[in-house]
Amino acid sequence: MVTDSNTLAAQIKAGDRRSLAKAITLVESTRSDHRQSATQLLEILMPDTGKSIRLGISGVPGVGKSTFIEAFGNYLITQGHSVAVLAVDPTSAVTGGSILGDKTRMETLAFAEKAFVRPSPAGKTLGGVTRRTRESMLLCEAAGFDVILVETVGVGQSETAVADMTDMFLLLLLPAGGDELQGIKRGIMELADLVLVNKADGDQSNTANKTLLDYRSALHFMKSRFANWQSKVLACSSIEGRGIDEVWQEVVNFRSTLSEAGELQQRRAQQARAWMWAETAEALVSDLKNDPQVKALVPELERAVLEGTLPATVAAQRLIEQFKTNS
Ligand SMILES: Nc1nc2c(ncn2[C@@H]2O[C@H](COP(=O)(O)OP(=O)(O)OP(=O)(O)O)[C@@H](O)[C@H]2O)c(=O)[nH]1
Ligand SMILES: [Mg+2]
Repeated sequence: MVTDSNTLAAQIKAGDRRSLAKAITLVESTRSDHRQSATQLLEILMPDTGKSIRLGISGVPGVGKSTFIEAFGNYLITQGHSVAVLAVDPTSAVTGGSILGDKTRMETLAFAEKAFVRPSPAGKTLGGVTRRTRESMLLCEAAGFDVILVETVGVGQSETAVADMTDMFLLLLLPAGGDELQGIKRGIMELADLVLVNKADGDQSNTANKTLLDYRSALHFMKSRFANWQSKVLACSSIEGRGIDEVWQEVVNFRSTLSEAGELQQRRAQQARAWMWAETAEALVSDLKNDPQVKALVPELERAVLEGTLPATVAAQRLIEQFKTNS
């Protein structure tokens, strides 16, 4: 399956979807020859990346993320944009499955010519899943997609991971009481650049409106992530397609305001630097774990740590010492 990287890069730049899918499979692979081709490819394509707006989308299960993405994505296509949908799913790291695997709520989008929907890569660690999604994002940009949506379910640390790889973080809420009721932590609220009260339709219209006002006043007292952007709250109905165009208007507004202020570029630069270090740490640990002599030490050290006869720090030190003597 390994095509010459230059050829594959050219096909991706020409917008060939099959080549894009193939390249994503390559970046998702853990085989070392695949990793090598993947990094080669990313290096070639680097000048063609970065031109999209990257949006993170989060919210508790059932809030309507998939339905929203379907409505929003289709709206964007009518506006002449092309949309790539990726996912970071921490549960897939455990089960190997994927929430986005069922593309059922993205029926039209999944088959649209101007859209590309890719489920979350399976992986053992959130770090691994995050890395592959970041790389896939770059590939999608090189293929010409100008809006990238990264979905994550509202559990665990995945929101932070997604907020750290995107320009703007959208949090979907249900029309209901306070954040405690919705199980939303303050830290997650603080990540949100735009809060959307979804399902603002039918019986729930009034509650949605009340939720909107509640969160508007709550956000007023919260610190924004950007000096030039005050987080906003809007209501929408993904099923009826109402409020979707206002969401896009806010995204456009966000991008132009922060680009002019230089904050967006600054944020991306910081993300890239943090990514470099995360990558370094991940690669080092992986090399260490694969070292035969380190491997031989592991069972004994783990047992001692589990039994409480050896401090974890001492065990870690021994593993590192062993690794250093070998390399
Ligand atoms: N009334 C109403 N129902 C909605 C709306 N958006 C989504 N729903 C319904 O809410 C349910 C959950 O929607 P999904 O889009 O699957 O939610 P999700 O956040 O992707 O859920 P997970 O993938 O499980 O995390 C479905 O039955 C949708 O039809 C909306 O705007 N209004
Ligand atoms: Mg979903």
